[in-house]
Amino acid sequence: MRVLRKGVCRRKTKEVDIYVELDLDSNGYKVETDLPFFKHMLETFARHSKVKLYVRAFGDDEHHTIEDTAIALGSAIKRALGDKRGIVRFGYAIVPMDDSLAICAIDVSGRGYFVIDGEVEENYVHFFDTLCRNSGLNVHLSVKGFNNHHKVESCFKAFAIAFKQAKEVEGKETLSTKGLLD
Ligand SMILES: [Mn+2]
Repeated sequence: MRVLRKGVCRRKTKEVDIYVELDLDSNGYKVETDLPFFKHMLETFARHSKVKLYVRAFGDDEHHTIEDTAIALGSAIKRALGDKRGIVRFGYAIVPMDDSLAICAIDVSGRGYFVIDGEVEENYVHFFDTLCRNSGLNVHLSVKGFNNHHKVESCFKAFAIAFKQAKEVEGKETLSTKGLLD
């Protein structure tokens, strides 16, 4: 029987109330938040990674909402990936958007680590770093360009497309000489 690769995370603090539902093997999205650009980026991630994502994210401050959504989404990704048996593990993407170009490489290693080369808005550097540390993804992003919207959006698209490849199941074996991705 096929393993359900779903993850749910609720994170309620004095600063935020976040709820994330993720299904790695289904499609569609709904994002409820009062931050329009962040909503646009989460929808971009879901659309291009071809996952099913529901996010409800509200908080007292933009930084808190983005940070804690990254914690909740990262936790949901970690849960959904489970023991990572049979996954492709690596993913790569190069995405242009007008003036901007983003390059992303992912290793679903279980060792959360984020590296960025290029300048993007601090909240989004923090988003990806927090997402990596909570999901166990190793993500390298490189971005150039001059329009801030395009730079961040090309990063989300490249991340999504690389993640779409990496999270796919192609066999039964764990792709590691250790026999474990953790
Ligand atoms: Mn846009």
